[in-house]
Amino acid sequence: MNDIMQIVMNRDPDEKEFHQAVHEVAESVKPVLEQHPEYRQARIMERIVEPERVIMFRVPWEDDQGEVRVNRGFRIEMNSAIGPYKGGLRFHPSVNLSILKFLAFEQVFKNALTTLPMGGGKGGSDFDPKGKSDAEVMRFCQSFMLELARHIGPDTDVPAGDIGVGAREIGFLFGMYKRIRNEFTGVLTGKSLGWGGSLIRPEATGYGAVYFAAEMLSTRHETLAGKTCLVSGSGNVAQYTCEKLIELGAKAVTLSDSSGYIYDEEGIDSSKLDFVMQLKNVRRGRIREYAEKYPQAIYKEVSLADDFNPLWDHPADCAFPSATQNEINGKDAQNLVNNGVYVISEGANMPSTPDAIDIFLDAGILYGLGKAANAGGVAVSGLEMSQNSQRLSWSREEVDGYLHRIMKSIHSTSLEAAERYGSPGNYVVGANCAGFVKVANAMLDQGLV
Ligand code: NDP
Ligand code: 2IT
Repeated sequence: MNDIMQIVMNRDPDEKEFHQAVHEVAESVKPVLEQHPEYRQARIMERIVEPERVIMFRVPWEDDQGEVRVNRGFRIEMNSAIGPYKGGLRFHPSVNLSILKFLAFEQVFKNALTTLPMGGGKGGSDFDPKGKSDAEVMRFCQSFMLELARHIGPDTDVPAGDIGVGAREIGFLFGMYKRIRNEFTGVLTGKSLGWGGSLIRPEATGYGAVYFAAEMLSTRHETLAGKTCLVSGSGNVAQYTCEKLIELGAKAVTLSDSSGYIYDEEGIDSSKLDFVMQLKNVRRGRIREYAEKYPQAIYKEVSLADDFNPLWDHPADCAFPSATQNEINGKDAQNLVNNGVYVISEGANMPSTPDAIDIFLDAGILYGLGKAANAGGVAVSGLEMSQNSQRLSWSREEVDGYLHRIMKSIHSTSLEAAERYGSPGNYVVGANCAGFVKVANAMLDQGLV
């Protein structure tokens, strides 16, 4: 284990998010490696931390003033042992190799947990869609795809959305791919419904995170009805987390963006959520406007650089971090536990720092890590791929039924693996071990490739 961290840190000393993600998995899978000398002999760990391929490219585009702009594009093809590379694209100014490698690494194990045949990948750009016109976003997406198209394909690598990449961006990217290749295939998921998208894909990550929370609660013979919930973010994942919470009779009281957060003690009901969806998806405004529209809510400015985030310092039962990595630090975790929160279901990828995770595990609360809890999004992406291959579309009920069953199966698989590898009730150990074993076995079967 120390050896693997040494290798990873010596090779890429500056990739701290990637180190964080590898460290968590390496710690979790120690008992697997002890029981399986064949994995050690085949150097599975050493191979699994090295991407199969990393693609980096220049993305030149012209803004509305006719100025030339240059961004950097990436695709990390991490592991294809159990299927074509699969994972989202993130457009955000913070994007760099470390962040995308951590996301691609997590994706490998997450995808394995879904039971669907998908390898792991991730990509994106340091392009910031905020404040750009639709025409600028289109020109950027077209230039990005002009290069990416050489590397992807429906049986090779199938990107989707993530932060900053939603239905609009997927549309522009798909249009350009189709034009370059002269083929209409399922090369991207998260497509709109009228041209190959799947029902429930927009909802899937948020709904899935809520289904996962419900499964965790069921181990204590409880349900979400009547529970007060803290939700961060106000994008795709946060919105559909709120929608499902409302449907199940829970009360979401917070939402945020990168400028600040709102706290609405009365709860965010469906008409308030409609307002948020309009605000964020159509007007592309800021969450501050929620408190202007609903004056009983409070708005507070927050920065990720602050000591702690006051969003996590309200009395509640459950928390659904749905914004970004490392948004819950040790102090936030302590605040959550002190406020009575005993269910954490991570819609975001790696939102809790290692300190925070230790606090949750020590407190014995129900802690559902992102790899397990937010796998519903990529799971329904996998179902979108199946529908595209069949050239059929399934009903809302069918897809939601699959999603619900997949989230239940991820929950039970994680619990069983946690038990088998000596940490009963620990979803971190369980999910990492179960995902790892599936990928490791496929790698053993396929030889040294
Ligand atoms: P969106 O772009 O739709 O929304 C992101 C939200 O998070 C926005 O409210 C954004 O605020 C906020 N946010 C982003 N970066 C930061 C930051 N550095 N500090 C504070 N707030 C920030 O993205 P998604 O909802 O799709 O993604 C949210 C999380 O869920 C990510 O971690 C993503 O990797 C993960 N995820 C997404 C899946 C999907 O299917 N979309 C699947 C599985 C996981 P602002 O508008 O100010 O930027
Ligand atoms: O982190 C994730 O799982 C996603 N952004 C979704 C990936 C996908 O291919 O749907």
